[in-house]
Amino acid sequence: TFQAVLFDLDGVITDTAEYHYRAWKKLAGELGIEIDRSFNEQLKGVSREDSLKRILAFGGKEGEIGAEEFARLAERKNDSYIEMIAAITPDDVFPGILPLLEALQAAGKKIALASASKNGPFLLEKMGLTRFFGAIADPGAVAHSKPAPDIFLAAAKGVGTNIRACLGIEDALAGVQAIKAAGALPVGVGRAQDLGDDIAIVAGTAELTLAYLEEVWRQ
Ligand code: B16
Ligand code: MG
Repeated sequence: TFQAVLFDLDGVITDTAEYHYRAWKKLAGELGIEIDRSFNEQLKGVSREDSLKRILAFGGKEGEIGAEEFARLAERKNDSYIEMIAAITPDDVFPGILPLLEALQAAGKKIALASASKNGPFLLEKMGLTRFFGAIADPGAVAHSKPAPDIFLAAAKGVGTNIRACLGIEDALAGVQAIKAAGALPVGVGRAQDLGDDIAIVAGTAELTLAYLEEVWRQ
């Protein structure tokens, strides 16, 4: 059976994927670039800097923005994102996640965070979930962001588990690709049209039970 579960955060543990979207949409709008939810699928799981690059390229503005302004824009997005997540509490944890963490812990499975977000530790604290996590991989310390495998490899290493004995849970295509590249087994949260029809997918986190994960592992 599997020995560890590597969790994505935004869009898997809580609805911060929505806040990332709103914060990017606001910033893009201020630059005269309109983004919608379908474009946003390309931003999910992607680092702050790479997300901004994609938005500027989408708006045909990548040539107009110098390094300093780029850094300012990324910071401005993060400021509005931090304002949005300030009010997050344990009540905002997605359905099924707390019982899943408790069941995994009781079963002796290792639990690690493999989020691209630099706000991950802050969010886990706000949701009261830090105590479940044996490791929080540092997205600032990995060479390549999702879809590269680095953050999932770092998370598995953090809990001392062979990556091939790990499940990874993701809501983003870039994240699913990262899990596959790392050599762990992916479980998607969302829709096959966004994440691919070759992996186990649940429509919502309430379906993520220990029994379900064991079944996915056996198949
Ligand atoms: P930050 P995940 C990712 O988190 C988000 O999906 C993505 O939208 C965001 O740009 C990225 O974190 C960086 O986040 O700006 O807070 O450092 O899905 O990997 O948990
Ligand atoms: Mg995510």
